[in-house]
Amino acid sequence: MNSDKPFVLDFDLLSGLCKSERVKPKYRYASDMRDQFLDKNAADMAIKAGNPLLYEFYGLDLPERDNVLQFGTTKIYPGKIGSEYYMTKGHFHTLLDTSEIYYCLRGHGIMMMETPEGDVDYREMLPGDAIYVPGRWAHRSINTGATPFVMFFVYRADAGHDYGTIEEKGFRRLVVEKNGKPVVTQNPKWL
Ligand code: S6P
Ligand code: ZN
Repeated sequence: MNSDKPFVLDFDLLSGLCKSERVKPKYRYASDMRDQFLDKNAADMAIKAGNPLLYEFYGLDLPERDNVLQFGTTKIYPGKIGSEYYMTKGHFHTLLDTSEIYYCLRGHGIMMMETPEGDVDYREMLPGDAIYVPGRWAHRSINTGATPFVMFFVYRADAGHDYGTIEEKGFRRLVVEKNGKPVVTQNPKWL
């Protein structure tokens, strides 16, 4: 597509969906996320019981250049694997210094973040909240609500995604349900 001409896209506030063929969907099912959850038995049970779709995200087919901004939406469905809420895989940007902005359109969740040095931060996200995720901070979106959690994102198109570091041990903190409420706990793999 020609990225040098202005264009308008219409993202639905409730579903996060954009009807344009320029927006390419990606889907992650329980089987794609098995090793990200602490409770592997619960993940295996969910996979056997129908392998639910945990989240989908849509971005544009734009050139991965430093002068281009990539944008789109992420939609995380409500649910849990064991006591952990459905969440995105999470990543550092390959160009570690590149930042990202998320704007919550719908639902209720947490943006979990950490740096390679071990600084941790997490922020509750509600409709109307915009979060600035600075460069160097890995980020994961977690749906702690009962409805889809939908966010709009923007980042430098050549930022790239480093999933490997997070895949090894996960984030330093987990978000689990205790007595019906989300609680942030220490990931035992980091103890
Ligand atoms: C990309 C941006 C989002 C995520 C999406 C899915 O930099 O942060 O588009 O890709 O939320 O998360 P993940 O961790 O599976 O890529
Ligand atoms: Zn990102």
